[in-house]
Amino acid sequence: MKRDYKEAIVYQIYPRSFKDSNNDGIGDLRGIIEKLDYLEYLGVNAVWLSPVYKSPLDDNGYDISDYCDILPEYGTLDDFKELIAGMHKRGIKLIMDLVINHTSDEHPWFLAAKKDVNSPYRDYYFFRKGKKRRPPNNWTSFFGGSAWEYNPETDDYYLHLFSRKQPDLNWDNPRVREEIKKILKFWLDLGVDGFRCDVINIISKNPDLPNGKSFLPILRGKEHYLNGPNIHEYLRELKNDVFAHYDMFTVGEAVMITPEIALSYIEEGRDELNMVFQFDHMAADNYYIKWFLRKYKPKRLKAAMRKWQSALSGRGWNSLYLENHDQPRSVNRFGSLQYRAESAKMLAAYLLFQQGTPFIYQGQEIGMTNAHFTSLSQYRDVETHNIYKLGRKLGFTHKRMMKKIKYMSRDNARTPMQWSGAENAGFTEGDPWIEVNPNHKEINVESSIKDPDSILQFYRRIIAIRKEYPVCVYGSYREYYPRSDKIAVYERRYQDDCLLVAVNMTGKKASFKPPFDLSGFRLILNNYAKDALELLPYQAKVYYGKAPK
Ligand code: TEU
Ligand code: CA
Repeated sequence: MKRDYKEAIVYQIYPRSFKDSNNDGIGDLRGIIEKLDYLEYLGVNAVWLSPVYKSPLDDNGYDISDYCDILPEYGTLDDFKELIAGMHKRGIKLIMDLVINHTSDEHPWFLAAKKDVNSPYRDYYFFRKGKKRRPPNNWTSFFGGSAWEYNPETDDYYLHLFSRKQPDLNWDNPRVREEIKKILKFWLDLGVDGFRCDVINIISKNPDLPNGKSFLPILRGKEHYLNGPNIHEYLRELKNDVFAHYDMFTVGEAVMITPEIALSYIEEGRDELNMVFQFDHMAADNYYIKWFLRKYKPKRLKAAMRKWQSALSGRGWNSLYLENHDQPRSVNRFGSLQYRAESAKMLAAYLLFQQGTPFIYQGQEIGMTNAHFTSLSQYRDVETHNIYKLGRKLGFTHKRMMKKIKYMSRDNARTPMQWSGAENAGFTEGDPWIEVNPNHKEINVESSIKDPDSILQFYRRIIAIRKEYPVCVYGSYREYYPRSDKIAVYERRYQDDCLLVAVNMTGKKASFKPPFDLSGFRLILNNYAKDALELLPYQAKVYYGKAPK
């Protein structure tokens, strides 16, 4: 069934690192306004904007202290209105990041709740008495350590599944749900076209808050909040009372979810959410807990993609991503620095011709790489610092933890966008809040625009093809050679159109035997000048033609 969000091509902006317009070293809304022509040139038709609300920035804005105002460092509501008008003028929709599992501990609701047991905001959160000076249960935080923080003012504890400055909201309280609906309407009435819903599948907790079973201190207690008891009721309430009344779409970040459970949210006809971000393919180089690394294998990435393409086919809609503000750069993980351009282009073709809505993270389109930091003091991310402390407490050496952080820290994706080879990559003329990657001299937008063979131009061609050929959006998905650990080959079919995508996911030549006669097909995309039978290192080829019978 045709729907707007299926034709969206979304560009994620992490505002703090995108473009600084007033040289305080911090990206801002006016900086994004300066770059709207670039987004139009790239060809995207939607933007997912990471949080720009008032926040003490403990988790760079994923800790909100005022949901209906803009962080002054980022600008004003007037700047926001100018931004959204500029986007809409260019046919670009704006999706806001919605962080409603928790607020900041500096939100007025929490400030009132923490100091007075009789506050009307007390049960906006989870305050519970401890047991003999121990937390109320054994749950642990996504960022390491206990999920409870002692509150001396009322001699009890509050729940925070993320940092101690991110207290969880109590969604069982109807007043909380009414507050959230007001916030949604505020932004939708400003013209926002949808929401990316942060960790949306953990907002409903088992009200008894029982102990978790796992003996590992990793997300202990998750069985009591993952896809919790009232989650569907609450999402249906948001949809019926708000979402259904606007032309908008939603993508829910759903941690540790399976396709079957995802369909309980996104199946067409249910539409509690339009699609989800799942994490299976993000485990192609780790043991599902990202700090336990393992050697990347293409067949793991293929298996995760295949699982979701086939499970949702005809029933629900995929989101397609390899990067975001929480993940290291894909060219470091799934590509190659030796074949950086070829492998970045290969990953783009492999990902963006699958069925689903593509999400491109800022810098991915020019093949930006991990940060190359060498000292802990260069990192800004609260998760990185917490995990370092936890790892050292558990006996890991400094060297071992730095190796994990260098590869997996979220700051790898948060170094400033590289606009040019100038100082600070043209991001700012001030002191950047986080160091600029020194390789901006070679990797930047300015040189990519001038180079017809750049990764950027390859992304522009893919985006143009997606817009021109409906088979890219509405086509079925069928994979060939699933067991290969070298090549990935799949076809898309729609009416009598057929697209065949064949990529080499390794740095060595790989043989490729077309699964059907390609003589009537046109080669419409190739990241090499050569079109030999075998696939060159990280080669990507896309053929278009009439579907063979
Ligand atoms: O992330 C949720 C989440 O689970 C992340 O912590 C992610 O799993 C982890 O970093 C490994 O990739 C969302 C936001 O995307 C993240 O930036 C926030 O820190 C977090 O929620 C809390 O709001
Ligand atoms: Ca600024």
